[in-house]
This record gives sequence, C-alpha cells and structure tokens, in this order.
Amino acid sequence: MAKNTHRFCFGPWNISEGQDPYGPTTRPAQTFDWKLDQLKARGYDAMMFHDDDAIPDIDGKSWAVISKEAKALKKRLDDAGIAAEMVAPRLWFSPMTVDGAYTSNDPKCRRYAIDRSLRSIDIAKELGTDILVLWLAREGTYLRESKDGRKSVELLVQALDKMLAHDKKIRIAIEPKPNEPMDHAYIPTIGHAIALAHLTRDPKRVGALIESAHCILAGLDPADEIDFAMAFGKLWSLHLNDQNGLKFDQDKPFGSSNLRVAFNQVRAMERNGYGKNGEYICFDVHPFRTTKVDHWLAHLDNSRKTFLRLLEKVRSFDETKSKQLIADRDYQELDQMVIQHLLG
Ligand code: XLS
Ligand code: MG
Repeated sequence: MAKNTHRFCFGPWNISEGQDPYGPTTRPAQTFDWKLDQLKARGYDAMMFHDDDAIPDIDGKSWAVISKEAKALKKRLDDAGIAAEMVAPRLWFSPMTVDGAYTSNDPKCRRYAIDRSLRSIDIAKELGTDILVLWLAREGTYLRESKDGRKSVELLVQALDKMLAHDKKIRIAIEPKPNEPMDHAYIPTIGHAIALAHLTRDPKRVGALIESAHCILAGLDPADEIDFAMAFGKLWSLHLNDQNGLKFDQDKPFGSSNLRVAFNQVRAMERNGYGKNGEYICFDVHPFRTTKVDHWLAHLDNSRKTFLRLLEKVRSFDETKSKQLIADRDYQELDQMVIQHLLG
C-alpha cells in the first residue's frame, strides 16, 4: 500500500443513522464522544464540524456559554490528539433559513444567517482552525421568479465581506453543489465559487472545497474541478465520495461507483500537490441505509483504503509510456493502458 503522506478527516454526520426522506433511522443515535473515539481509533487526524456539531442548540445560547463549550471541546480534541479541520454554519435547518440564508428575501433572515456565520468564525478560532466552510444549501430557488439572480450575487458578496471583515485570518472555503435541496443553486460549481471570491473585499481569503458527488451532480468530472481550483491556488479542502450519476445525493464510499473517475481525482491531487500546505482529505460519505451496527464505520475505512490503493496506482502509472501514446495520438491504446492498469 502507498505510504500515507496524507492527513484524513470526517465529520460526526458521516456516522449517520440511516434516515432518508422515506423512512426513519435504521441504527441507534450515538453520542459525539463515541464518534470522536471511533475517529481516533481508526487513525484519522481531524474532525470536521458544523457549528451545531460543536455546540448543540447553538441558537439558544449566549456567546459566554458558546465560548465556554468551545474551549471544553478544544481541550477534548487536544487530549485526543485530533484537530478541528473546519467549522461550517448549518444554515439550512432553522425556520429562519426556509427561503435561503444570505439570499433570503427577508432582511431579518439574512441578518440571522450572517450573525450565525460570524459566530461560526468565532467558534473556528476557539477550535484552532482558520477554515470556515460554506455549503450554500438554500441559496437558490425552487421557482426562478421568486428571486433576483443578480441581487442574490450581491447579497452573497455582502455576506462574505462581513465575514472577512469580522476576522482578519479566516479563510472561507465555498462548497458548491448544483441542486438539492434547491432546484437550482446559485453557486453550482468551482468556477462560480472562484468568480464570487473575486468580487469580495479580500479574494485571497475566499477559496473552495470540492466534493466529488457535487461535481458529478453538475455533470462535471471532479478531477477537472480539482485541477481548475488548484490552478487558482484555491483548493483548501476536499470531500471525496462517489455518486451514481444524476440521482439523489448519495455520498457513496470513495470509488464505489466509478473507480476510473476516482483514479483521476487522485491523479489530479497528486499532480497539483494537494496536501502539501496541510490540506486534509475528508470523506463526506454515509453508510448505506442497510448497514448493520456491526459494520457502521466500514464506509470510512473502505474509502481510505480505496484512496490509498488508488494512490499506489497513480504512482505506479507508466507516465513515460502514456506520454509516448499521447505524442502518437494513440488514445485508444492509452484508454486500454488505463483500464489494464486499474485491473492489474
Ligand atoms: C452536503 C454537504 C455537507 C457539507 C458540510 O451535501 O456535503 O455535508 O460538506 O456542510
Ligand atoms: Mg460535503
């Protein structure tokens, strides 16, 4: 197996209980401490946090209480030797974000979203990470006529500017996704995220997070999205997983649907040096609903195992031969070479 030169993480939500829109949980709820113990036992390096993973019932708490709880969590993480990779405000649950967060048509709701984001930045600081992840879940529409797309861009920029002004060190990684829960999201791809960064007061501190499944849902190749973001020096986090085409959001184990697409993602990461500046590899994967309690964490073990096997495949790929085939425009043979290499 390839030498593990990468650092890995996942979030508490990746040990999910099996509920879907059509049925209840299939596994019992576990405590946060149990999840942290599992993460550590599996040799992971860091945990990702939604703001309310870190501070449950965050909306009802004062900053004095939040800061005390964040400090206690930091100590718990330090004792376990686990870092916090990022904090992400969960802006899709509250009644205040029914019609969007930063792009809601209601100014009171927009204020709520910004205040909660600033709080998440303060929590990130307490937990020792400078990365705020924004999955812009409800920034979009079910009905295009219900919002003004141009105004929505301006509202997003205003919100980002407030966050950047709030903390001079924070870096914002936008996690694009083209749909679900919305029909159409405003920031569906990495190109949109990077373009948005350039309208803000400090473009250097606005970058991106790529999730494999989200690229596939946009009809794009995640490897191209990785190359694109890294050409701008803006890939600050990565959610590896898989997705079987244009279906519901599946968050399958990495490589589960398309090994070749997974291979090309690892190849893009390698050629761009992903991880050299301390970036983590996060697996945003979920167990299948059918998974029994006994096998509850296997999707995380398997995703990392597949990643490491593919890393080996990337490093042993015959680059000289592939260059010759490219020079000869023999793409048919190149195709077969990749297939044989993956099968071998
Ligand atoms: C959902 C997203 C979410 C983010 C974190 O589709 O992937 O899990 O990664 O807010
Ligand atoms: Mg994700």
